[in-house]
Amino acid sequence: GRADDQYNWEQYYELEDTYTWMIQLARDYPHVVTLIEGGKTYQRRSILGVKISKSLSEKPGIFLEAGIHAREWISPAASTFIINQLLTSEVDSIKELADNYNWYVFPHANPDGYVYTHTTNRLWRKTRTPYGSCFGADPNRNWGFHWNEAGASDSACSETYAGPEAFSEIETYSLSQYIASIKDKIQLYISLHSYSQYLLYPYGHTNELPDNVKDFEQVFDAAIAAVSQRYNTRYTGGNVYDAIYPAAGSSTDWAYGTQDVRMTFCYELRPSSNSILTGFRLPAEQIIPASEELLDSIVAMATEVKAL
Ligand code: ING
Ligand code: ZN
Repeated sequence: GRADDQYNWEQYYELEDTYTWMIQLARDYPHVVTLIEGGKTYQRRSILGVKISKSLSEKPGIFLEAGIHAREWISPAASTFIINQLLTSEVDSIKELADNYNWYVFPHANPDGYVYTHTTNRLWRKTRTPYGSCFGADPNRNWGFHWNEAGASDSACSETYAGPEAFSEIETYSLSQYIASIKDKIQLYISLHSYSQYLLYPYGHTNELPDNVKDFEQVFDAAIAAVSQRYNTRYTGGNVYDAIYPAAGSSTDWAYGTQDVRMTFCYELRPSSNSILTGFRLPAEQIIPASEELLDSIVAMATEVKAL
């Protein structure tokens, strides 16, 4: 962004701009915002997050993971929009979200990949670990739960390369360690991707449904209804395997399947699947509306989860 400008949601930012903004937030809100580290990347960058906690009392946590796929730029942008709203909104429902939950937000789960989309290849998806003559594993096929059993590739040159083993990528390994350290505090895990306007829940490795599928459906229905309220944006979805395609080794399946996080969802944000013209290049003018409707949906989700 332009150096003389305030950080805003009318443009996409480079990694360093967002990290600088997050570091400043921790200074501006010293009793509320804490910097957290989800580990390091292959190229030794930090996976930086913020914990937002308005009081020291025990509260359920919402974990928001964004940017695991490098080219899906709306995902980190929407996550920082939400951070900002939690800290500044005067709207009652958002103030309640900020007051009643501890928030763990990682805008960039794949920093090396994101930097690469700015410097070299806008459509890069994976990490940047070298594997022979190709680079990167798919960080949403690399988690250690039914790893590489479906919808992932053994070829290092593939966009969905599962990696040589589960958690081969330092990014997924170290973020998983962080998550494991707070797992008992997480009530709801949300992963942000784009695009196609889907809301997804486990599993990706099988068409078997999670044992609490009724709860997932109930929360899903409320979230889908809320996302369309503001701008009439239509989302569909369901369990990953049936709603989109087989895909084993995702963060959300791992958090659900191994960490006892009972509610894990993935949003595939704007644009819709038939909008092949923009796809991963969602125009920056849509960052705010896409993020507003997402936050509407998360408000509804939290309300529904609380009532389960
Ligand atoms: N879609 C996700 C992907 O990793 C997904 C879909 C979500 C799969 C959750 C598994 C679990 O392929 C995109 N666009 O990345
Ligand atoms: Zn993705």
